[in-house]
Amino acid sequence: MPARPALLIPRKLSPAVLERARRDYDVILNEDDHVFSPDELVAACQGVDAVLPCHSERFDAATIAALPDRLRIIANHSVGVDHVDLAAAAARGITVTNTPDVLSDATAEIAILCMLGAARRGSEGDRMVREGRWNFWSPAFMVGRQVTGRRFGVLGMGRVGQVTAERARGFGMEVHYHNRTRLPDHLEKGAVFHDTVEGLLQVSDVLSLHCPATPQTTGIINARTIALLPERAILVNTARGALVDEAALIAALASGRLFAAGLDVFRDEPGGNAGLAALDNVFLLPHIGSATFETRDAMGFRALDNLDAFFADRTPVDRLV
Ligand code: 8YV
Repeated sequence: MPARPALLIPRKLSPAVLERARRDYDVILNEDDHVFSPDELVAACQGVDAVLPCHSERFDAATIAALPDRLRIIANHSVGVDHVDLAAAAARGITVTNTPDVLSDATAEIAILCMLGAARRGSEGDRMVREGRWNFWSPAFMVGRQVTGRRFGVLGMGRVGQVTAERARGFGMEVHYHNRTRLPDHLEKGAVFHDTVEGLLQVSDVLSLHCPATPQTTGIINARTIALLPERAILVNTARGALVDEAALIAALASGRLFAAGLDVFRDEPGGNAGLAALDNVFLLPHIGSATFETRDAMGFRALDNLDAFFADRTPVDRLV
């Protein structure tokens, strides 16, 4: 193992994370913080032992095949790893890690913001006041849906799902969930388990997505599954845009079949979806679920912990491959 491994950091991480990285590694930075093209990514990986990417760097099979033999570990600064072809990395003997746990609180906060912003018409109201168009008030004005006491459905009861459920309980919401495996009592905390996605959707006044994007979950929210939700339900997505068929979502929002949606993630990022942006009943954020000062530090430190373990010949705690 090199005494000071060469580490590529393709995006601008927090100052504290960079300081620690520079203390222990020969750091190569992408100074202007642009997203590397696939060719630039492969070129930047030449001559490094490790890379610490975000979800914005795609390590698909072709990119992984073109990586130099010297590169031994992809230590992601993200919990989601759908941007990395894990099978291709495994085939080349490249270790892959992620950063679970440390972003659960921040992401749950954004999920609740999305829920409330959607239910109480946050975007519409904000724009009206900001643009000087607020010239009328009435008890019949800007009436939204109250979430207190409603059923909160969690699709994917992992760490972020569990924290979000806990926050929803604070609003007196009744938590329902679907997960590949049922949680033990101390984690379930009285939430109602549904052994099918369909069963969960039928009772979700608010449905919040917290599962990873995989071939099995891509497009899991589509015209058929939206039709299972209660009338005027609310969809919240802080996980991955790929989970949702956005054309079907637009149709359901435009017709009023869904009351509203609160979305932090989109199929196309950065950018989003112009069709969704054209609707009043959508509360939109630009993928900032984990974007707090505290969590950015914690994610970077966790990724560095994984690198430190790897280069000390220990198994990183968050090793996926
Ligand atoms: C991050 C995320 O903003 O962790 C994830 O999977 O999508 C977000 O928390 C991003 O990946 C930062 O690197």
